[in-house]
Amino acid sequence: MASIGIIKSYPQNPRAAKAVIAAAYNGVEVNIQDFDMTQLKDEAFISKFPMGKVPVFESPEVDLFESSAIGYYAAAIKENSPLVGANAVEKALIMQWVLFADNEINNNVGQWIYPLMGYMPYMKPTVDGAIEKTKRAMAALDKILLTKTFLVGESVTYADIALVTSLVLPYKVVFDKAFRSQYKNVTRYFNTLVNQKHFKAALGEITLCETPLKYTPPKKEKKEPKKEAPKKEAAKKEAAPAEEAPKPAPKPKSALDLLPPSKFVMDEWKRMYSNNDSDVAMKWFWEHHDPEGYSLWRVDYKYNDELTMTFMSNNLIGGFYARLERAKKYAFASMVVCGTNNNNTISGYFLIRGQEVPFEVYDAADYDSYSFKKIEPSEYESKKDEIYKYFAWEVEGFADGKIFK
Ligand SMILES: N[C@@H](CCC(=O)N[C@@H](CS)C(=O)NCC(=O)O)C(=O)O
Repeated sequence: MASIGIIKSYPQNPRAAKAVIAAAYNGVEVNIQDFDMTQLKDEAFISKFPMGKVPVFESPEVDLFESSAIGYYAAAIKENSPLVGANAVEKALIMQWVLFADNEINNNVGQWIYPLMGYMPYMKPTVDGAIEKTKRAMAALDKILLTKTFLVGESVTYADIALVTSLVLPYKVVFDKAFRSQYKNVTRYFNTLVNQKHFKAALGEITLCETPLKYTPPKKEKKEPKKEAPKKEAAKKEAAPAEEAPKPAPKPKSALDLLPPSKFVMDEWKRMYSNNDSDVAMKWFWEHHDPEGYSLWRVDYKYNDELTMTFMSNNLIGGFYARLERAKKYAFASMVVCGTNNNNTISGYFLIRGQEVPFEVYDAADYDSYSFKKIEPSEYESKKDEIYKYFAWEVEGFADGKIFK
């Protein structure tokens, strides 16, 4: 089959599948080249694709970014391709669905799912809003699909390709049985399309979601309000105007502030680390380290075998750090991703005030996904080299990393 160009992307990206499916319908081929996501910001890539995102498309005729445009190119490449509509009405309808898929489905399911996956910070109102917007789009789609097999005309068009690929991720991870039962027409449509030969070849076998991905809230959010609230309080609440924001709770004082003073000053270390070469910084570190006032912890992600793209693993570290805001004064960490896409690990070292993992750290939502093993002072000598490598990002197989400071 003739190739029309190459797409650079990580494997199994439904956005890239748009072009692969469209090309297959037109009897041509797009080659997918596995892209190392750590190179997104490399000069060579950015100079050609300044957004620094994948998928991108390269061919002698045109270079493209935005997956819907890449897919459209593959759909339109054959003269009179039925994929792009036979007249102005069909072409406009197809455009309508491509925009719907990107704006109403992709954007909203992204805002719903990415925070649950740790790629974006979790903010409940944003996620709840995205769920509602997704439901609104699904309800509209369900009405329209009541009487239709395909979105435009009587056969597959680029509208179906754009829409179905935008639904792949949510059908896999959040649209569980209960959700699907509310949108039976969309589910029937989705199941029909993903089982078409060219869709299946590009998307693989799709397993519909059984247990939806959920956010694990930090312990503090789980706490129930005291049941026996005095009547006066309840009455006050009723009288208050609906929009009145609850008064912020007074800042809790950390138990760590009550520890005996230490000669090791965390802020000084962080400055030292940021402004000096590793050799200088680490020399300073061991000269000033106070094993009574601070402890060192080897930290490993518990679910390394579930990690996929290295950039996503690094986002997980970012998500963990984002929930450690209250530990800033008391902790420093270097966590790294080692390995390659679909074969990587997250590990690192934490330096923490005191001798235990404090509330400020164990209260973070993702804490349970990591094992914390204390390095006893008697082990320092044998671990010095490893700690150096972690702090200096010289660990074997290093792919990416993040510093908590
Ligand atoms: N609207 C774009 C979105 C592309 C996009 O967000 N790509 C993600 C991977 S699926 C990416 O490259 N993210 C890296 C980053 O945001 O730095 C498209 O459909 O092509």
